[in-house]
Amino acid sequence: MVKRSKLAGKNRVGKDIPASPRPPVPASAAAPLVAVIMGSASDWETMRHTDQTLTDFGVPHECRVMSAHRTPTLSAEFASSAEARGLEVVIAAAGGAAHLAGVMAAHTLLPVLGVPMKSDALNGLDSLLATVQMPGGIPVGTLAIGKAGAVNAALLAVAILANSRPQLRARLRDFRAEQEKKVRAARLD
Ligand code: RP5
Repeated sequence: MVKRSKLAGKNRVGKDIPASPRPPVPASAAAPLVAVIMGSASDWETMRHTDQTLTDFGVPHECRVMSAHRTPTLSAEFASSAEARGLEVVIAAAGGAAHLAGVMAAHTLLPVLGVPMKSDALNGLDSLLATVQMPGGIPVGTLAIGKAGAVNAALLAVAILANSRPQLRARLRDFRAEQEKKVRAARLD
Protein backbone atom coordinates (compact mmCIF):
# COMPACT_ATOMS: atom_id res chain seq x y z
CA MET A 1 0.00 0.00 0.00
CA VAL A 2 1.14 3.48 -0.67
CA LYS A 3 1.08 5.05 2.74
CA ARG A 4 -0.34 8.46 3.10
CA SER A 5 2.49 10.60 4.31
CA LYS A 6 2.16 12.64 7.47
CA LEU A 7 3.29 15.48 5.27
CA ALA A 8 0.33 15.04 2.99
CA GLY A 9 -2.01 17.05 5.19
CA LYS A 10 -5.29 17.47 3.41
CA ASN A 11 -3.91 16.34 0.09
CA ARG A 12 -4.88 13.09 -1.47
CA VAL A 13 -2.92 10.31 -3.00
CA GLY A 14 -3.47 8.74 -6.37
CA LYS A 15 -6.51 9.28 -8.53
CA ASP A 16 -8.45 10.94 -5.78
CA ILE A 17 -7.16 14.46 -6.22
CA PRO A 18 -10.25 16.52 -6.97
CA ALA A 19 -12.70 14.28 -5.21
CA SER A 20 -13.50 14.67 -1.54
CA PRO A 21 -14.00 12.98 1.66
CA ARG A 22 -13.65 9.32 0.75
CA PRO A 23 -10.35 7.67 1.70
CA PRO A 24 -7.37 8.17 -0.60
CA VAL A 25 -7.05 5.72 -3.46
CA PRO A 26 -3.44 4.65 -3.80
CA ALA A 27 -2.06 4.92 -7.32
CA SER A 28 -0.45 1.56 -6.77
CA ALA A 29 -0.02 -1.09 -4.12
CA ALA A 30 3.77 -0.76 -3.94
CA ALA A 31 5.84 1.98 -2.31
CA PRO A 32 5.91 4.95 -4.68
CA LEU A 33 8.97 5.53 -6.85
CA VAL A 34 7.63 8.70 -8.44
CA ALA A 35 5.91 11.65 -6.80
CA VAL A 36 3.57 13.66 -8.99
CA ILE A 37 3.12 17.03 -7.32
CA MET A 38 0.90 19.85 -8.55
CA GLY A 39 0.31 23.37 -7.32
CA SER A 40 -3.48 23.18 -7.36
CA ALA A 41 -6.27 20.65 -7.79
CA SER A 42 -7.08 22.66 -10.92
CA ASP A 43 -3.93 21.16 -12.48
CA TRP A 44 -5.32 17.64 -12.17
CA GLU A 45 -7.18 17.74 -15.50
CA THR A 46 -3.75 17.92 -17.13
CA MET A 47 -1.77 15.87 -14.62
CA ARG A 48 -4.16 12.94 -14.75
CA HIS A 49 -2.31 12.10 -17.98
CA THR A 50 0.91 11.71 -15.98
CA ASP A 51 -0.92 9.50 -13.52
CA GLN A 52 -2.43 7.41 -16.33
CA THR A 53 0.86 6.97 -18.16
CA LEU A 54 2.69 5.87 -15.01
CA THR A 55 -0.17 3.48 -14.27
CA ASP A 56 0.04 2.06 -17.80
CA PHE A 57 3.70 1.29 -17.18
CA GLY A 58 2.99 -0.19 -13.77
CA VAL A 59 5.15 2.39 -12.00
CA PRO A 60 4.21 2.86 -8.32
CA HIS A 61 3.55 6.54 -7.77
CA GLU A 62 1.62 9.04 -5.72
CA CYS A 63 -0.14 12.23 -6.74
CA ARG A 64 -0.44 15.18 -4.38
CA VAL A 65 -1.37 18.82 -4.32
CA MET A 66 1.04 21.23 -2.67
CA SER A 67 2.07 24.72 -3.50
CA ALA A 68 5.34 26.60 -3.41
CA HIS A 69 3.59 29.73 -2.16
CA ARG A 70 0.38 28.51 -0.51
CA THR A 71 2.03 25.65 1.41
CA PRO A 72 5.73 26.55 1.39
CA THR A 73 6.64 24.58 4.51
CA LEU A 74 4.84 21.46 3.33
CA SER A 75 6.56 21.67 -0.07
CA ALA A 76 10.01 22.04 1.47
CA GLU A 77 9.42 19.22 3.94
CA PHE A 78 8.06 16.93 1.25
CA ALA A 79 11.03 17.47 -1.05
CA SER A 80 13.55 17.18 1.79
CA SER A 81 12.20 13.79 2.86
CA ALA A 82 11.42 12.41 -0.62
CA GLU A 83 14.64 10.45 -1.07
CA ALA A 84 14.45 8.89 2.38
CA ARG A 85 10.93 7.71 1.57
CA GLY A 86 12.26 5.76 -1.41
CA LEU A 87 11.14 8.10 -4.16
CA GLU A 88 13.46 8.27 -7.16
CA VAL A 89 11.87 10.95 -9.34
CA VAL A 90 9.76 14.01 -8.56
CA ILE A 91 7.42 15.43 -11.18
CA ALA A 92 6.19 18.93 -10.33
CA ALA A 93 3.50 20.79 -12.23
CA ALA A 94 2.48 24.41 -11.75
CA GLY A 95 1.01 27.32 -13.62
CA GLY A 96 1.61 31.06 -13.71
CA ALA A 97 4.57 32.07 -11.56
CA ALA A 98 5.39 28.39 -11.52
CA HIS A 99 8.17 27.93 -8.97
CA LEU A 100 7.05 24.59 -7.53
CA ALA A 101 9.51 22.47 -9.52
CA GLY A 102 12.35 24.83 -8.61
CA VAL A 103 11.46 24.65 -4.93
CA MET A 104 11.33 20.86 -5.11
CA ALA A 105 14.74 20.80 -6.81
CA ALA A 106 16.18 23.13 -4.18
CA HIS A 107 15.37 20.62 -1.45
CA THR A 108 16.30 17.28 -3.02
CA LEU A 109 19.04 15.64 -5.05
CA LEU A 110 16.45 13.52 -6.86
CA PRO A 111 15.79 14.38 -10.51
CA VAL A 112 12.92 16.89 -10.73
CA LEU A 113 10.84 17.10 -13.89
CA GLY A 114 8.77 20.24 -14.34
CA VAL A 115 5.49 20.42 -16.24
CA PRO A 116 4.29 23.95 -17.08
CA MET A 117 0.51 24.28 -16.92
CA LYS A 118 -1.37 26.07 -19.67
CA SER A 119 -2.48 29.27 -17.94
CA ASP A 120 -5.39 31.55 -18.79
CA ALA A 121 -3.34 34.73 -18.84
CA LEU A 122 -0.47 33.77 -21.15
CA ASN A 123 -1.36 30.32 -22.45
CA GLY A 124 1.36 28.71 -20.35
CA LEU A 125 4.26 30.82 -21.56
CA ASP A 126 4.52 32.25 -18.04
CA SER A 127 4.53 28.73 -16.55
CA LEU A 128 7.08 27.54 -19.08
CA LEU A 129 9.55 30.35 -18.44
CA ALA A 130 9.14 30.16 -14.67
CA THR A 131 9.82 26.43 -14.73
CA VAL A 132 12.53 26.21 -17.35
CA GLN A 133 14.66 29.25 -16.53
CA MET A 134 16.41 27.90 -13.46
CA PRO A 135 19.71 29.61 -12.76
CA GLY A 136 22.73 27.34 -13.19
CA GLY A 137 23.32 24.99 -10.26
CA ILE A 138 19.86 23.61 -9.48
CA PRO A 139 18.38 21.87 -12.51
CA VAL A 140 14.75 21.24 -13.38
CA GLY A 141 14.18 19.07 -16.44
CA THR A 142 11.31 20.94 -18.08
CA LEU A 143 8.79 19.33 -20.39
CA ALA A 144 6.29 20.85 -22.81
CA ILE A 145 3.30 22.94 -21.74
CA GLY A 146 0.15 21.01 -20.88
CA LYS A 147 -0.88 17.47 -21.80
CA ALA A 148 2.15 16.66 -23.95
CA GLY A 149 4.43 17.65 -21.08
CA ALA A 150 2.34 15.69 -18.60
CA VAL A 151 2.62 12.52 -20.69
CA ASN A 152 6.29 13.07 -21.45
CA ALA A 153 7.17 13.71 -17.80
CA ALA A 154 5.85 10.25 -17.02
CA LEU A 155 7.72 8.72 -19.97
CA LEU A 156 10.94 10.45 -18.91
CA ALA A 157 10.47 9.21 -15.35
CA VAL A 158 9.99 5.72 -16.77
CA ALA A 159 13.20 6.10 -18.79
CA ILE A 160 15.12 7.17 -15.67
CA LEU A 161 13.80 4.25 -13.63
CA ALA A 162 14.38 1.89 -16.56
CA ASN A 163 18.14 2.49 -16.38
CA SER A 164 18.29 0.00 -13.55
CA ARG A 165 15.12 -2.03 -14.26
CA PRO A 166 15.36 -4.25 -17.34
CA GLN A 167 11.66 -5.17 -17.31
CA LEU A 168 10.62 -1.55 -17.36
CA ARG A 169 13.12 -0.89 -20.12
CA ALA A 170 11.55 -3.67 -22.17
CA ARG A 171 8.11 -2.10 -21.66
CA LEU A 172 9.41 1.26 -22.79
CA ARG A 173 10.90 -0.35 -25.88
CA ASP A 174 7.57 -2.04 -26.63
CA PHE A 175 5.77 1.28 -26.18
CA ARG A 176 8.06 2.95 -28.71
CA ALA A 177 7.64 0.06 -31.14
CA GLU A 178 3.87 0.27 -30.82
CA GLN A 179 3.94 4.01 -31.54
CA GLU A 180 6.08 3.42 -34.60
CA LYS A 181 3.74 0.72 -35.82
CA LYS A 182 0.76 3.07 -35.56
CA VAL A 183 2.47 5.85 -37.47
CA ARG A 184 3.66 3.49 -40.19
CA ALA A 185 0.13 2.11 -40.52
CA ALA A 186 -1.49 5.54 -40.65
CA ARG A 187 -3.66 6.09 -43.72
CA LEU A 188 -5.18 9.39 -44.80
CA ASP A 189 -8.70 9.36 -46.23
C1 RP5 B 1 -0.56 27.52 -9.56
O1 RP5 B 1 -1.54 28.45 -9.84
C2 RP5 B 1 -1.20 26.19 -9.78
O2 RP5 B 1 -0.24 25.26 -10.16
C3 RP5 B 1 -2.22 26.43 -10.85
O3 RP5 B 1 -1.77 26.05 -12.13
C4 RP5 B 1 -2.41 27.93 -10.82
C5 RP5 B 1 -3.82 28.34 -10.51
O4 RP5 B 1 -4.22 27.74 -9.31
P1 RP5 B 1 -5.71 27.87 -8.80
O5 RP5 B 1 -5.98 29.32 -8.63
O6 RP5 B 1 -6.60 27.24 -9.86
O7 RP5 B 1 -5.77 27.10 -7.51
O8 RP5 B 1 -0.08 27.64 -8.26
